[in-house]
Amino acid sequence: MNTFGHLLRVTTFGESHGPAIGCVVDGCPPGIAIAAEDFAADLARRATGRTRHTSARHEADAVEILSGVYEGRTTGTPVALLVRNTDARSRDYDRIAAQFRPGHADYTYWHKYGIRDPRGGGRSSARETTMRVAAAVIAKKWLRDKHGVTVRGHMAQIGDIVPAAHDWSAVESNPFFWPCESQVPALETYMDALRKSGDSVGARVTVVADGVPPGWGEPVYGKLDAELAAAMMSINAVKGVEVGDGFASVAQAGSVHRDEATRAGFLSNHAGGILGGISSGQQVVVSVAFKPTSSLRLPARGMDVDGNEVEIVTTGRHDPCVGIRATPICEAMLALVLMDQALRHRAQCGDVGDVTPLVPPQA
Ligand code: EPS
Repeated sequence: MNTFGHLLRVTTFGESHGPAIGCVVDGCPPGIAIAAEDFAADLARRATGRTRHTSARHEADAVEILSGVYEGRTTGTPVALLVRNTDARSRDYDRIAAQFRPGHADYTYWHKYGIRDPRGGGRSSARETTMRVAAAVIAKKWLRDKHGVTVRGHMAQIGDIVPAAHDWSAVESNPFFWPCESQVPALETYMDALRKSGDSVGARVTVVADGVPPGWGEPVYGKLDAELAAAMMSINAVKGVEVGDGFASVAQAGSVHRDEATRAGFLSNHAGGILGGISSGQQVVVSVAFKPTSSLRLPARGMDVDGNEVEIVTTGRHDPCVGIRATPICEAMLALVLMDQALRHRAQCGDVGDVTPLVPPQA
């Protein structure tokens, strides 16, 4: 399956070292203003080769709009987007083409399909996430313009380092999407040492949506949190997803976890903005765990396709922490799920309206 969403359906295609990667966004409402330049900022936030802390592969990531946009506006027909691969170095993969990197999808792709494209990991590459981010540029724009909903995110942990403070204004001014500026030099030192050691590390990313009205989400099989979890889990390298307090809820008393409310609004947000699978009107909060990159130059014991035990060494250009580039990817999945749910809400319940305003009207 390479398609997700219900009314807003996104299909991505392409391999890391193929000629191009792309997506088709179907179900886009007509009239959304969109131009090729609109994709540049978010694609650059996600891209490799922009700082020394990510893979050195340098892709231009220029988006070509192939269909669905006329005179700068979506027409309601499928929007097809294409990004050409321009800096693939497939010889890096010759040595491991018949081997399974420990901890990598090489092993499972091979056993599932009996054939795999080893160049750059094929479709199991982080390269695949490019088109999610591109598709979500449209969703972010629609959410903002139509509903005043904004989606943003930050790194919430690298290895065992956690932010000492939280300042949104710091997030976009360092290579880690880190919300505490004073820790950035220490993170640079940490990442430099990690890269030199040849090892990798995991990370946690937190994304939030502000301005989501109450009511988005389907109550049983299409719960907003269920679809967010599935969307985040579909990102390569994700091993965990939490909504609101997530696993910390296990140790909480009900009297603590429940979010009390007054006429002025809720007094806390342990639920992460979702109750019964439906948005509550609070900030939607999702936290995502990324595993450490499995492509390492440190030798490891492994297997080859013929069943021989071999020593595996991965050379080439790899991210020591794939989570460093994951903030825009998680934002993208949040935006795409929210837009899909908003369209579904509009279809069934668009006439329900604001049944109980929490904030009293201004005198
Ligand atoms: C990746 C390995 C590197 C990264 C790539 C993801 O590519 P390569 O081995 O082809 O040099 O640069 O990420 C991207 C190119 C991207 O745009 O995200 C991997 O093994 O997943």
